Amino acid sequence: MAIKQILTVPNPVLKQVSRSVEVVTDETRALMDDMLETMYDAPGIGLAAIQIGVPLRIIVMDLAETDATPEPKCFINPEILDDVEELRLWEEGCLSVPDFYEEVERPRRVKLRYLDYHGKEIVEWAEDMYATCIQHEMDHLNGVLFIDHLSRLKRQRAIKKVQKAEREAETDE
Ligand code: GNR
Ligand code: NI
Repeated sequence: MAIKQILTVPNPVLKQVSRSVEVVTDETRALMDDMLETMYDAPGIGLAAIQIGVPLRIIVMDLAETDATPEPKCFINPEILDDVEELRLWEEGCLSVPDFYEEVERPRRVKLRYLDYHGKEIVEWAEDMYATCIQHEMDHLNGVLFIDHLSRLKRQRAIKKVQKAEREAETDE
């Protein structure tokens, strides 16, 4: 297992469209293990493979309360089969846009199909935080960040904020 570096905006790799996984192997599971370790270390509640520079349609997530037993979940080749009209407004953040938070509206419930850690097909409805998070992560698979749902002004402010923080972290070293 290993903690990987998380790419931040405006790294063009984050705009790549990730490709499907053809077979779920031990190598796929080793990648998901690294993603989970990286996500817990960050810490975050979700992570897409492209955020560590791997352009595959893989997501990890854990929505358990901070002090509760961890509930790691893995999603390979996830698809949204259905959704509802009702929207949920939530203040989102992203490990690739550190220390920037803004509200985004997304469907409150989505029907998912994906392969789990073992390569088993799962079909289920996700709602509330699960729905918000999986849609945020699935956007990453298509090269879309939550700031792409905001106005150009807010998006540019977010990117500038990240760049400034990184410049300042560098001069501190
Ligand atoms: O850690 C994360 N928190 C979060 C909060 C609200 C909506 C989405 C997220 S996902 C984010 C981790 C991340 O960047 N995943 O891609
Ligand atoms: Ni994100």
